[in-house]
Amino acid sequence: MNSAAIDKAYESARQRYAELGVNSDQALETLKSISLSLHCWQCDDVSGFETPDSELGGGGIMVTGGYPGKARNIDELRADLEKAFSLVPGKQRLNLHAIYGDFGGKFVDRDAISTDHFKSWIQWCKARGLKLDFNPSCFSHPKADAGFTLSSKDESIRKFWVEHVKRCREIAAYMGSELGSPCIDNVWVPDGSKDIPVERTSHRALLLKSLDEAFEQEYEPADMQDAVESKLFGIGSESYVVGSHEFYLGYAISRETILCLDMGHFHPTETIADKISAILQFTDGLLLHVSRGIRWDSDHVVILNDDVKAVAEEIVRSGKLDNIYIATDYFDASINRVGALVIGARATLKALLLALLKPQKALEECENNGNLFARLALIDDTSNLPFGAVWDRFCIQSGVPAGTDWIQLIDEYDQNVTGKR
Ligand code: RNT
Ligand code: ZN
Repeated sequence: MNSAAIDKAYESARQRYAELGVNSDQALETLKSISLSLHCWQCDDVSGFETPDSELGGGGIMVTGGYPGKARNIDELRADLEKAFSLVPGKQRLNLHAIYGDFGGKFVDRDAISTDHFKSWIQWCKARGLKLDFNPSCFSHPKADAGFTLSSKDESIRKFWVEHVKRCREIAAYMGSELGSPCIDNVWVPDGSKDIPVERTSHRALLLKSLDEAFEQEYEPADMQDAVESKLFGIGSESYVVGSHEFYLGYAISRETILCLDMGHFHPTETIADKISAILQFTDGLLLHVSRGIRWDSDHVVILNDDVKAVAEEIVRSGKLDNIYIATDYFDASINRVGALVIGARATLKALLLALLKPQKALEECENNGNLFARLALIDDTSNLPFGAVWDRFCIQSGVPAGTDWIQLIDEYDQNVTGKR
């Protein structure tokens, strides 16, 4: 896209927004200060590098599609991530799972992973000015096959996963201290059952006990912070999920951890937007997994839909941008995977920009004056504002293609790199 044309369009957009009391320069500055944590697992279908043929197995999550070009090793994944980061404006973070360690061709079990296995990632991130977030991987493992990990009634299995989570926290703290930014370590476990359990309490008591054991070691908040992620149901855990929303809400408030809300982990008609202002009354931190639920799948590629817009508006309106961590989380193997990652990341940033450009003061005035007609009219009319011109400006300022120019670059990458795998 022609940059003089973008400048011109931006100047006129700036005036339009100013008429409604919105400072678009300020919105861009704020947007630049927000970092999304981009998930590494979109590029290889949540396979990881434990063995050459590692694959996502069970755990209530599933990737569908057979598009060619999945990243098969650490070098391919890094190349894909590099490509993705080059097409996402702003300064983003990288979110790794424990199964993505640099294991050097040796099998290292989950209770034996250490900071050594993540040193090359830290180097890679340092060289690119990226910060890291982390996740224990409590799935795709024989000790997860029975459906319960941290809440297993088999003590040796439960202990195994507690050890894994402990090691992940140590790794997260190391990442955070090396990179000078708190690493958010998010615990999600698939534990649950396909059919109706006759006793729900024991597993929840065990999950509570395991988390308390795993979180016993304290780390500097400047290095790492714990988050816990709930879910309503998964594939194979339709009737019961141990780590439900109520469970983790109670856990996060009582143990002062961050609560993670995944947009795809609630009833299909329930959105997380309304939960943000409620939960922030009681917790200091929220982690949001930006995803798109479609029927029973919680992990479609994010696009700029009403749900994402509403969540972004609530993030911005909360005034707590520093306490809300935003991470992408979806997996689609039916289209170019790198392109999929970029679509979702750009969509999330667009939603945040749209939210930052809302004439919030004018809207609140209508609401406080009881002029609800004007409030609704203003909400609807703001859809016409030249948001695209501000977005293009953001892309150009970040040195990233504006408009639709990036689509061609993914197609080229598909032809020259992923398509040749
Ligand atoms: C699963 C959760 C979880 C995972 C990743 C791989 O339903 O959303 O966040 O997607 O940890
Ligand atoms: Zn998630």
